[in-house]
Amino acid sequence: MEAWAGHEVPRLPGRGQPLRLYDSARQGIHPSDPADVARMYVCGITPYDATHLGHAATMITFDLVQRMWRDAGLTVRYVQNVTDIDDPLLERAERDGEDWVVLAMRETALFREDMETLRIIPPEHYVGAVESIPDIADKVLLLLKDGAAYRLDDGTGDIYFDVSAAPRFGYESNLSRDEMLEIFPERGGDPDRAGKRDPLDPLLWRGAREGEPSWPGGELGAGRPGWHIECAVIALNLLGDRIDVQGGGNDLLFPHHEASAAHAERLTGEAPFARHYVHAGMIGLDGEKMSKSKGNLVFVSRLRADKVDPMAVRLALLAGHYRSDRAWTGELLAAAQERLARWRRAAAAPAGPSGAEFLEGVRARLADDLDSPGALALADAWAEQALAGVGDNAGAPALFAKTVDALLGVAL
Ligand code: 5CA
Ligand code: ZN
Repeated sequence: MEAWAGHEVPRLPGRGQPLRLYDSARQGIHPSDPADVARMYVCGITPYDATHLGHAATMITFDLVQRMWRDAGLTVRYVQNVTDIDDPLLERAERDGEDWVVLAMRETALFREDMETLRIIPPEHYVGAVESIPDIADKVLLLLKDGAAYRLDDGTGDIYFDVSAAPRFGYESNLSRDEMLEIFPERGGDPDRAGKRDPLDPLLWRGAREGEPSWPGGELGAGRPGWHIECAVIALNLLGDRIDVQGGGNDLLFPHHEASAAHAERLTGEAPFARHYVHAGMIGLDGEKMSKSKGNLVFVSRLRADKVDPMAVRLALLAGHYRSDRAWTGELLAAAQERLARWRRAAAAPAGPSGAEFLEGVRARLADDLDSPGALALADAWAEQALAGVGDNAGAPALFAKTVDALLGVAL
Protein backbone atom coordinates (compact mmCIF):
# COMPACT_ATOMS: atom_id res chain seq x y z
CA MET A 1 0.00 0.00 0.00
CA GLU A 2 1.18 3.54 -0.67
CA ALA A 3 1.92 5.74 2.32
CA TRP A 4 1.44 9.50 2.13
CA ALA A 5 3.88 12.10 0.85
CA GLY A 6 6.64 13.27 3.15
CA HIS A 7 8.16 16.70 3.51
CA GLU A 8 11.62 18.09 3.99
CA VAL A 9 12.77 17.88 7.63
CA PRO A 10 15.38 20.58 8.35
CA ARG A 11 18.75 19.39 9.62
CA LEU A 12 19.70 20.90 12.93
CA PRO A 13 23.19 21.85 14.03
CA GLY A 14 24.94 19.41 16.36
CA ARG A 15 23.38 16.14 17.36
CA GLY A 16 20.28 15.24 19.35
CA GLN A 17 20.27 13.35 22.61
CA PRO A 18 19.42 9.67 23.06
CA LEU A 19 15.69 9.30 23.61
CA ARG A 20 14.40 7.89 26.89
CA LEU A 21 10.91 6.43 26.72
CA TYR A 22 8.44 4.84 29.09
CA ASP A 23 8.13 1.12 28.50
CA SER A 24 4.79 -0.37 29.57
CA ALA A 25 6.36 -3.80 30.12
CA ARG A 26 9.04 -2.59 32.57
CA GLN A 27 6.80 0.20 33.84
CA GLY A 28 9.59 2.73 33.76
CA ILE A 29 11.52 5.15 31.59
CA HIS A 30 14.48 3.57 29.81
CA PRO A 31 16.86 4.63 27.04
CA SER A 32 15.75 3.64 23.55
CA ASP A 33 19.26 3.66 22.19
CA PRO A 34 19.69 1.26 19.29
CA ALA A 35 23.21 1.30 17.80
CA ASP A 36 22.52 2.84 14.41
CA VAL A 37 19.19 1.62 13.06
CA ALA A 38 15.97 2.15 15.02
CA ARG A 39 13.00 -0.08 14.26
CA MET A 40 9.45 0.97 15.05
CA TYR A 41 6.07 -0.60 14.40
CA VAL A 42 2.95 1.45 15.08
CA CYS A 43 -0.58 0.07 15.06
CA GLY A 44 -2.52 2.02 12.46
CA ILE A 45 -6.18 2.52 11.75
CA THR A 46 -9.07 0.20 11.12
CA PRO A 47 -10.53 2.27 8.27
CA TYR A 48 -14.26 2.19 8.93
CA ASP A 49 -14.57 5.87 9.78
CA ALA A 50 -12.57 9.07 9.35
CA THR A 51 -9.42 9.91 11.30
CA HIS A 52 -10.33 11.49 14.62
CA LEU A 53 -8.17 13.52 16.97
CA GLY A 54 -7.33 10.44 19.02
CA HIS A 55 -5.73 8.77 16.02
CA ALA A 56 -3.97 12.04 15.21
CA ALA A 57 -2.56 12.32 18.75
CA THR A 58 -1.19 8.79 18.64
CA MET A 59 0.39 9.31 15.22
CA ILE A 60 1.93 12.61 16.36
CA THR A 61 3.43 10.85 19.39
CA PHE A 62 5.30 8.35 17.23
CA ASP A 63 6.19 11.08 14.79
CA LEU A 64 8.08 12.75 17.64
CA VAL A 65 9.89 9.47 18.34
CA GLN A 66 10.99 9.31 14.71
CA ARG A 67 12.07 12.97 14.73
CA MET A 68 14.13 12.49 17.90
CA TRP A 69 15.83 9.36 16.58
CA ARG A 70 16.71 11.08 13.30
CA ASP A 71 18.05 14.09 15.14
CA ALA A 72 20.25 11.71 17.16
CA GLY A 73 21.73 10.45 13.88
CA LEU A 74 19.88 7.15 13.67
CA THR A 75 18.43 5.56 10.57
CA VAL A 76 14.75 4.95 11.25
CA ARG A 77 12.88 1.98 9.88
CA TYR A 78 9.21 2.55 10.49
CA VAL A 79 6.28 0.31 9.61
CA GLN A 80 2.59 1.01 10.12
CA ASN A 81 -0.36 -1.23 9.29
CA VAL A 82 -3.93 -0.70 8.16
CA THR A 83 -6.39 -3.26 9.50
CA ASP A 84 -8.29 -3.34 6.24
CA ILE A 85 -10.21 -6.48 7.10
CA ASP A 86 -11.77 -7.06 10.51
CA ASP A 87 -15.19 -7.35 12.14
CA PRO A 88 -15.75 -3.60 12.81
CA LEU A 89 -15.18 -2.81 9.14
CA LEU A 90 -17.63 -5.47 7.98
CA GLU A 91 -20.21 -4.40 10.57
CA ARG A 92 -20.08 -0.74 9.49
CA ALA A 93 -20.26 -1.65 5.80
CA GLU A 94 -23.27 -3.88 6.51
CA ARG A 95 -24.98 -1.15 8.57
CA ASP A 96 -24.53 1.41 5.80
CA GLY A 97 -25.23 -0.97 2.93
CA GLU A 98 -21.80 -0.26 1.52
CA ASP A 99 -19.11 -2.45 -0.01
CA TRP A 100 -16.49 -3.00 2.74
CA VAL A 101 -13.62 -2.59 0.25
CA VAL A 102 -14.92 0.77 -0.93
CA LEU A 103 -15.36 1.91 2.68
CA ALA A 104 -11.83 0.83 3.64
CA MET A 105 -10.27 2.47 0.58
CA ARG A 106 -12.09 5.75 1.12
CA GLU A 107 -11.24 6.07 4.79
CA THR A 108 -7.63 5.02 4.24
CA ALA A 109 -7.28 7.68 1.54
CA LEU A 110 -8.68 10.28 3.93
CA PHE A 111 -6.30 9.15 6.69
CA ARG A 112 -3.35 9.59 4.34
CA GLU A 113 -4.44 13.16 3.52
CA ASP A 114 -4.89 13.92 7.20
CA MET A 115 -1.44 12.58 8.02
CA GLU A 116 0.13 14.60 5.25
CA THR A 117 -1.45 17.87 6.34
CA LEU A 118 -0.46 17.17 9.95
CA ARG A 119 3.12 16.75 8.68
CA ILE A 120 3.53 13.24 9.99
CA ILE A 121 6.70 11.72 8.49
CA PRO A 122 5.39 8.72 6.52
CA PRO A 123 6.38 5.16 7.42
CA GLU A 124 8.86 3.37 5.20
CA HIS A 125 6.24 0.65 4.74
CA TYR A 126 2.50 1.18 5.00
CA VAL A 127 0.94 -2.26 4.91
CA GLY A 128 -2.59 -3.59 4.75
CA ALA A 129 -3.81 -6.77 6.44
CA VAL A 130 -5.34 -8.00 3.20
CA GLU A 131 -2.11 -7.81 1.23
CA SER A 132 -0.38 -9.66 4.09
CA ILE A 133 -2.76 -12.62 4.22
CA PRO A 134 -0.45 -15.17 2.53
CA ASP A 135 2.36 -14.30 4.98
CA ILE A 136 0.00 -14.44 7.93
CA ALA A 137 -1.39 -17.83 6.85
CA ASP A 138 2.19 -19.19 6.61
CA LYS A 139 2.91 -18.13 10.17
CA VAL A 140 -0.38 -19.47 11.55
CA LEU A 141 0.49 -22.82 9.97
CA LEU A 142 3.90 -22.75 11.67
CA LEU A 143 2.22 -22.10 15.05
CA LEU A 144 -0.21 -24.95 14.39
CA LYS A 145 2.58 -27.37 13.48
CA ASP A 146 4.58 -26.22 16.48
CA GLY A 147 1.72 -27.08 18.84
CA ALA A 148 1.24 -23.43 19.87
CA ALA A 149 -2.11 -23.22 18.09
CA TYR A 150 -5.13 -25.47 17.72
CA ARG A 151 -8.19 -25.77 15.55
CA LEU A 152 -11.64 -25.89 17.12
CA ASP A 153 -13.42 -29.12 16.31
CA ASP A 154 -16.81 -27.49 15.69
CA GLY A 155 -16.42 -27.41 11.92
CA THR A 156 -15.85 -23.64 11.69
CA GLY A 157 -12.17 -23.94 10.82
CA ASP A 158 -11.32 -21.34 13.48
CA ILE A 159 -7.78 -21.53 14.82
CA TYR A 160 -6.68 -20.17 18.21
CA PHE A 161 -3.34 -19.47 19.83
CA ASP A 162 -2.75 -21.44 23.01
CA VAL A 163 -1.62 -18.91 25.62
CA SER A 164 0.05 -21.69 27.59
CA ALA A 165 2.60 -21.70 24.72
CA ALA A 166 3.63 -18.22 25.86
CA PRO A 167 5.21 -18.57 29.31
CA ARG A 168 5.73 -14.80 29.55
CA PHE A 169 2.07 -13.98 28.77
CA GLY A 170 1.15 -10.94 30.85
CA TYR A 171 4.62 -9.40 30.98
CA GLU A 172 3.76 -6.62 28.55
CA SER A 173 0.52 -5.39 30.14
CA ASN A 174 1.37 -6.31 33.76
CA LEU A 175 -2.27 -7.24 34.32
CA SER A 176 -3.51 -9.94 36.65
CA ARG A 177 -5.44 -12.80 35.12
CA ASP A 178 -8.67 -11.40 36.57
CA GLU A 179 -7.99 -8.02 34.99
CA MET A 180 -7.22 -9.67 31.67
CA LEU A 181 -10.46 -11.65 31.82
CA GLU A 182 -12.37 -8.45 32.44
CA ILE A 183 -10.79 -6.45 29.62
CA PHE A 184 -10.56 -9.19 26.99
CA PRO A 185 -14.24 -9.18 25.89
CA GLU A 186 -14.28 -5.36 25.81
CA ARG A 187 -11.45 -5.32 23.29
CA GLY A 188 -12.59 -7.84 20.71
CA GLY A 189 -11.84 -11.04 22.66
CA ASP A 190 -14.23 -13.98 22.98
CA PRO A 191 -13.63 -15.62 26.38
CA ASP A 192 -16.86 -17.61 26.25
CA ARG A 193 -16.27 -19.28 22.92
CA ALA A 194 -16.98 -22.98 23.42
CA GLY A 195 -14.09 -25.33 22.77
CA LYS A 196 -11.27 -22.95 23.64
CA ARG A 197 -8.56 -24.32 25.92
CA ASP A 198 -8.23 -21.06 27.83
CA PRO A 199 -10.76 -18.19 27.74
CA LEU A 200 -7.87 -15.82 26.94
CA ASP A 201 -6.69 -17.72 23.84
CA PRO A 202 -6.76 -15.24 20.95
CA LEU A 203 -8.08 -15.97 17.47
CA LEU A 204 -5.44 -16.54 14.80
CA TRP A 205 -7.54 -17.52 11.82
CA ARG A 206 -11.29 -17.31 11.30
CA GLY A 207 -12.62 -20.00 9.00
CA ALA A 208 -14.68 -18.84 6.01
CA ARG A 209 -18.34 -18.03 6.75
CA GLU A 210 -21.25 -17.59 4.41
CA GLY A 211 -21.57 -13.90 3.49
CA GLU A 212 -18.13 -12.93 4.79
CA PRO A 213 -15.03 -12.30 2.72
CA SER A 214 -12.41 -15.03 2.90
CA TRP A 215 -9.09 -15.89 1.29
CA PRO A 216 -7.42 -19.21 0.50
CA GLY A 217 -5.37 -20.34 3.49
CA GLY A 218 -3.65 -23.39 2.01
CA GLU A 219 -3.56 -26.09 4.68
CA LEU A 220 -5.43 -23.78 7.07
CA GLY A 221 -8.49 -23.76 4.85
CA ALA A 222 -10.17 -20.61 3.55
CA GLY A 223 -10.66 -17.79 6.04
CA ARG A 224 -9.28 -14.50 7.28
CA PRO A 225 -6.66 -13.52 9.83
CA GLY A 226 -7.12 -12.61 13.47
CA TRP A 227 -6.11 -9.15 14.56
CA HIS A 228 -3.02 -9.72 16.76
CA ILE A 229 -1.27 -12.08 14.36
CA GLU A 230 -1.69 -9.45 11.64
CA CYS A 231 0.54 -6.96 13.46
CA ALA A 232 3.02 -9.60 14.66
CA VAL A 233 3.60 -10.92 11.13
CA ILE A 234 3.80 -7.53 9.39
CA ALA A 235 6.34 -6.34 11.96
CA LEU A 236 8.44 -9.52 11.82
CA ASN A 237 8.50 -9.61 8.04
CA LEU A 238 9.51 -6.01 7.54
CA LEU A 239 11.55 -5.21 10.64
CA GLY A 240 13.04 -8.51 11.80
CA ASP A 241 12.77 -10.55 15.01
CA ARG A 242 13.32 -7.72 17.50
CA ILE A 243 12.04 -4.19 17.28
CA ASP A 244 12.82 -1.11 19.33
CA VAL A 245 9.32 0.29 19.70
CA GLN A 246 5.90 -1.30 19.43
CA GLY A 247 3.52 1.63 19.51
CA GLY A 248 -0.14 2.49 19.67
CA GLY A 249 -2.76 3.97 21.96
CA ASN A 250 -3.14 2.63 25.50
CA ASP A 251 -6.31 0.82 24.43
CA LEU A 252 -3.91 -1.65 22.77
CA LEU A 253 -1.99 -2.51 25.96
CA PHE A 254 -4.15 -5.63 26.34
CA PRO A 255 -4.92 -7.91 24.61
CA HIS A 256 -3.51 -6.58 21.35
CA HIS A 257 0.13 -5.94 22.17
CA GLU A 258 0.31 -8.76 24.69
CA ALA A 259 -0.97 -11.26 22.14
CA SER A 260 1.13 -9.84 19.25
CA ALA A 261 4.23 -10.18 21.42
CA ALA A 262 3.28 -13.73 22.41
CA HIS A 263 2.81 -14.71 18.75
CA ALA A 264 6.04 -13.07 17.62
CA GLU A 265 8.10 -14.49 20.48
CA ARG A 266 6.80 -18.02 19.86
CA LEU A 267 7.60 -17.69 16.14
CA THR A 268 11.14 -16.38 16.61
CA GLY A 269 12.21 -17.80 19.96
CA GLU A 270 13.44 -14.29 20.80
CA ALA A 271 12.15 -12.17 23.68
CA PRO A 272 11.15 -9.52 24.24
CA PHE A 273 9.70 -8.85 20.81
CA ALA A 274 9.88 -5.10 21.46
CA ARG A 275 12.39 -3.38 23.70
CA HIS A 276 9.82 -0.68 24.38
CA TYR A 277 6.04 -0.99 24.36
CA VAL A 278 4.92 2.60 24.09
CA HIS A 279 1.33 3.68 24.64
CA ALA A 280 -0.24 7.04 23.96
CA GLY A 281 -3.08 8.26 26.17
CA MET A 282 -6.66 8.39 24.98
CA ILE A 283 -8.06 11.64 23.66
CA GLY A 284 -11.60 12.12 24.85
CA LEU A 285 -14.47 14.48 24.39
CA ASP A 286 -16.92 15.27 27.20
CA GLY A 287 -15.16 12.88 29.56
CA GLU A 288 -15.42 9.89 27.23
CA LYS A 289 -12.74 8.19 25.13
CA MET A 290 -13.12 9.37 21.55
CA SER A 291 -14.14 6.29 19.66
CA LYS A 292 -16.00 5.32 16.57
CA SER A 293 -18.36 3.12 18.53
CA LYS A 294 -19.27 5.94 20.97
CA GLY A 295 -19.85 8.36 18.09
CA ASN A 296 -18.25 11.31 19.94
CA LEU A 297 -15.66 12.05 17.32
CA VAL A 298 -13.93 15.19 16.19
CA PHE A 299 -12.52 14.48 12.75
CA VAL A 300 -9.28 15.91 11.46
CA SER A 301 -10.89 16.30 8.04
CA ARG A 302 -13.79 18.27 9.58
CA LEU A 303 -11.33 20.72 11.13
CA ARG A 304 -9.50 20.97 7.80
CA ALA A 305 -12.78 21.72 6.03
CA ASP A 306 -13.40 24.43 8.63
CA LYS A 307 -10.03 25.93 7.61
CA VAL A 308 -8.41 25.22 10.97
CA ASP A 309 -4.63 25.34 10.52
CA PRO A 310 -3.34 21.74 10.91
CA MET A 311 -0.32 23.17 12.74
CA ALA A 312 -2.68 24.47 15.43
CA VAL A 313 -4.24 21.00 15.71
CA ARG A 314 -0.77 19.60 16.15
CA LEU A 315 0.11 22.16 18.80
CA ALA A 316 -3.15 21.55 20.66
CA LEU A 317 -2.38 17.83 20.88
CA LEU A 318 1.25 18.46 21.88
CA ALA A 319 0.16 20.73 24.74
CA GLY A 320 -0.55 17.63 26.85
CA HIS A 321 1.93 14.84 27.64
CA TYR A 322 1.50 11.91 25.27
CA ARG A 323 0.93 9.38 28.04
CA SER A 324 -1.90 11.21 29.74
CA ASP A 325 -5.50 10.58 28.81
CA ARG A 326 -6.79 14.03 27.99
CA ALA A 327 -9.72 15.92 26.61
CA TRP A 328 -10.15 17.77 23.34
CA THR A 329 -11.91 21.08 23.89
CA GLY A 330 -12.64 24.21 21.92
CA GLU A 331 -10.50 26.16 24.41
CA LEU A 332 -7.54 23.87 23.78
CA LEU A 333 -7.73 24.58 20.07
CA ALA A 334 -8.20 28.34 20.59
CA ALA A 335 -5.13 28.44 22.87
CA ALA A 336 -3.11 26.53 20.27
CA GLN A 337 -4.16 28.95 17.53
CA GLU A 338 -3.04 31.86 19.65
CA ARG A 339 0.25 30.15 20.47
CA LEU A 340 0.88 29.41 16.80
CA ALA A 341 0.27 33.05 15.85
CA ARG A 342 2.64 34.22 18.62
CA TRP A 343 5.39 31.81 17.55
CA ARG A 344 4.99 32.96 13.94
CA ARG A 345 5.37 36.59 14.95
CA ALA A 346 8.42 35.69 17.04
CA ALA A 347 10.01 33.72 14.17
CA ALA A 348 9.71 36.89 12.07
CA ALA A 349 11.39 39.07 14.72
CA PRO A 350 14.71 40.67 13.69
CA ALA A 351 16.61 39.01 16.58
CA GLY A 352 16.12 37.10 19.81
CA PRO A 353 17.82 35.25 22.67
CA SER A 354 20.20 32.38 21.85
CA GLY A 355 18.71 29.93 19.36
CA ALA A 356 21.36 27.32 20.20
CA GLU A 357 20.32 27.31 23.85
CA PHE A 358 16.70 27.00 22.83
CA LEU A 359 17.53 24.04 20.57
CA GLU A 360 19.43 22.22 23.32
CA GLY A 361 16.59 22.88 25.73
CA VAL A 362 13.99 21.41 23.40
CA ARG A 363 16.22 18.41 22.71
CA ALA A 364 16.56 17.80 26.44
CA ARG A 365 12.83 18.11 27.11
CA LEU A 366 11.82 15.75 24.31
CA ALA A 367 14.59 13.24 25.12
CA ASP A 368 12.96 12.90 28.55
CA ASP A 369 10.02 10.67 27.52
CA LEU A 370 8.78 13.21 24.97
CA ASP A 371 8.03 16.05 27.36
CA SER A 372 6.22 18.13 24.76
CA PRO A 373 4.55 20.47 27.31
CA GLY A 374 8.06 21.27 28.57
CA ALA A 375 9.27 21.91 25.01
CA LEU A 376 6.27 24.16 24.31
CA ALA A 377 6.96 26.14 27.48
CA LEU A 378 10.55 26.77 26.32
CA ALA A 379 9.27 27.97 22.95
CA ASP A 380 6.74 30.24 24.66
CA ALA A 381 9.49 31.76 26.78
CA TRP A 382 11.80 32.27 23.79
CA ALA A 383 8.98 33.83 21.75
CA GLU A 384 7.98 36.16 24.57
CA GLN A 385 11.51 37.45 24.87
CA ALA A 386 12.03 37.84 21.12
CA LEU A 387 8.77 39.76 20.86
CA ALA A 388 9.83 41.98 23.76
CA GLY A 389 13.07 42.79 21.96
CA VAL A 390 15.23 40.79 24.38
CA GLY A 391 18.43 39.31 22.87
CA ASP A 392 20.40 40.47 19.87
CA ASN A 393 21.10 37.18 18.16
CA ALA A 394 20.12 37.81 14.53
CA GLY A 395 20.24 34.13 13.56
CA ALA A 396 18.07 33.04 16.48
CA PRO A 397 14.60 33.48 14.92
CA ALA A 398 15.58 31.23 12.01
CA LEU A 399 16.98 28.56 14.34
CA PHE A 400 13.87 28.85 16.51
CA ALA A 401 11.67 28.12 13.47
CA LYS A 402 13.94 25.30 12.29
CA THR A 403 13.93 23.63 15.71
CA VAL A 404 10.15 23.82 16.02
CA ASP A 405 9.84 22.44 12.50
CA ALA A 406 12.35 19.56 12.81
CA LEU A 407 11.57 18.37 16.34
CA LEU A 408 7.92 19.28 16.90
CA GLY A 409 6.82 19.03 13.26
CA VAL A 410 5.25 22.48 13.40
CA ALA A 411 5.92 24.61 10.33
CA LEU A 412 5.82 28.30 11.15
N1 5CA B 1 -6.14 -1.22 13.61
C1 5CA B 1 -6.04 -1.27 15.04
C2 5CA B 1 -4.60 -1.35 15.49
S1 5CA B 1 -3.73 -2.68 14.72
C3 5CA B 1 -6.72 -0.07 15.72
O1 5CA B 1 -6.68 0.00 16.92
N2 5CA B 1 -7.30 0.81 14.90
S2 5CA B 1 -8.04 2.14 15.41
O2 5CA B 1 -8.49 2.80 14.21
O3 5CA B 1 -9.02 1.84 16.39
O4 5CA B 1 -6.95 3.03 16.09
C4 5CA B 1 -5.79 3.47 15.36
C5 5CA B 1 -4.70 3.93 16.34
O5 5CA B 1 -5.20 5.04 17.10
C6 5CA B 1 -4.32 2.86 17.37
O6 5CA B 1 -2.94 3.00 17.66
C7 5CA B 1 -5.17 3.21 18.56
O7 5CA B 1 -4.60 2.76 19.78
C8 5CA B 1 -5.20 4.73 18.49
N3 5CA B 1 -6.43 5.32 19.07
C9 5CA B 1 -7.71 4.93 18.89
N4 5CA B 1 -8.57 5.73 19.57
C10 5CA B 1 -7.80 6.66 20.20
C11 5CA B 1 -8.07 7.77 21.07
N5 5CA B 1 -9.32 8.11 21.43
N6 5CA B 1 -7.02 8.50 21.54
C12 5CA B 1 -5.75 8.20 21.19
N7 5CA B 1 -5.42 7.16 20.37
C13 5CA B 1 -6.42 6.41 19.89
ZN1 ZN C 1 -1.92 -3.56 15.72
